[in-house]
Amino acid sequence: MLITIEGIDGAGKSTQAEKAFAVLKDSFGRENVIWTREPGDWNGGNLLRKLLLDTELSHPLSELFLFLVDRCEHVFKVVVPAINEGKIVLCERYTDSTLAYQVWGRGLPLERIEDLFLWSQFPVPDLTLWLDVPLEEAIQRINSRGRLDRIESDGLEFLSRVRDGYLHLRDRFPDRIRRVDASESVDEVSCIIRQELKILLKD
Ligand code: T5A
Repeated sequence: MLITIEGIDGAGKSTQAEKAFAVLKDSFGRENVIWTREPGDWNGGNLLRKLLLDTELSHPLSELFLFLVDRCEHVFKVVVPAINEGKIVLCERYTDSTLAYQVWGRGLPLERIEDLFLWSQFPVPDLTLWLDVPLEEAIQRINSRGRLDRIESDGLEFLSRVRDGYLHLRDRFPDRIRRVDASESVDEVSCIIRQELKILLKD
C-alpha cells in the first residue's frame, strides 16, 4: 500500500504526515508502517536534496533528471522493499510533484515525463492526499518559517502554475487523488485525512 501526500510548498504536508503516521501506527503497528519523503530520504539522498534545493541549476532538465535520480534510488531502496514486505508506505511528495512542478511549473512535456515514470516502473500510489491551500496562505506559512529554498523562491506565479497542475491531476485521476482543504486548522485537516485513510484501509 502506497499513500502519498502532495501539495504546494507550505501546504502542511509534513505536519499532516506526522499525524497520519501516528494514526497508521496505532491501527497497524509501528513495524508495519513507514513514513518517508522526497527528495532525499534514502541512504545518501541528503547530498541530492541539498543539490536540488540549494544550488542554482541553469536548465529545467537538470532539475528533472536530479529528481528522477533521487526517485529511482528512493523507490528501489526504500519504497518497493517496504511494499514487498507488506508495509504501508506514507510518502511526502512523489510522482505528482514532478508533474505539478516540472510540467506545469517549468513547462516540460507531460507525455515524456509520464513515459519515464512508466519505463522506471515507479509504483502508482493507492491514494494521494492533495493538501490544497490558497497561495497567499502557503506563502505566509513559508515566510513565517524563515529562509526560502531555491524552489520556494520562484514566487507566487510559479506556485500558482503548480497548483493548477495539481488541479488538473486531480481531475484526471479522481479515484486516486483526494483534495483536502488544507486551509483549515491543523486538527480539522487531520480529521479529514483520518476519514480518507479509514475509507481506503477498510477495503
Ligand atoms: N519538488 C519535489 C519538485 O519540484 N519536483 C519533485 O519531483 C519533488 C519530489 C521539496 C521541493 O522540491 C520540489 C517541491 C519543493 O519545492 P520540501 O522542503 O521537501 O521541498 O517540500 P516543501 O513543500 O517545501 O515542504 P514544506 O516544509 O515547505 O511544506 P509542508 O511540508 O507542506 O508544510 P509544513 O507542514 O512544514 O508546514 C509549513 C508551516 O505551516 C504551518 C506549520 O506549522 C509550518 O510552520 N502549518 C499550518 N499553519 C496553520 N494551519 C495549518 N493547517 C497548518 N499546517 C501547517
